[in-house]
Amino acid sequence: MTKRSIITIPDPVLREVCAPIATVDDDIRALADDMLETMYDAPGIGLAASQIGILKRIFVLDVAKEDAPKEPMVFINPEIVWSSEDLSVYQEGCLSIPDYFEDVERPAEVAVKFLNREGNAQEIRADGLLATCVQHELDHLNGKLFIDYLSKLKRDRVVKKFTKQAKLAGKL
Ligand code: GNR
Ligand code: NI
Repeated sequence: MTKRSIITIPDPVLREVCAPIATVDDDIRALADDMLETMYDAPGIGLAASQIGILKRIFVLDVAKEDAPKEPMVFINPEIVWSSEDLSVYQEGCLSIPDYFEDVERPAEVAVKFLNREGNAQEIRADGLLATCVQHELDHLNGKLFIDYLSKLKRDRVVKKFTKQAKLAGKL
């Protein structure tokens, strides 16, 4: 397993749409393991492949409580097949936008269809933090970030701050 580095805004890679995975093979399982290691190390509760510069439709997450046993989950080619009318608000953060948190409103419950790490089709119903996290990660695979749900004023402000930082670090 290898820890990968996490890409931050305003890197345009984060705006790319990821491509479906044709076959779930050992390379994909190794990628999932690297993503889990990177996520736990960060630490975060989710990570999408585009956040480490891989433009494939896969994300990992673990929303287990800190004192509980780990519950790593791998979602390949995920699709939301149902969303509740009910909405809920969570304060979201993103490893690609470090130390920035804002409330985001999303469907409270979703049903998500995906391939698991064995390549078998699976469908789960998610609510609470898991529902929010699944939607946040699926957005990443479509080049969308949680700041896209905020006012233009807030979004522009945070993008500007990270752009300035990247320039100072010689990354732009
Ligand atoms: O670690 C993370 N925490 C989090 C909190 C609330 C809503 C979504 C998330 S996902 C985030 C990790 C991340 O950036 N995944 O893409
Ligand atoms: Ni994120």
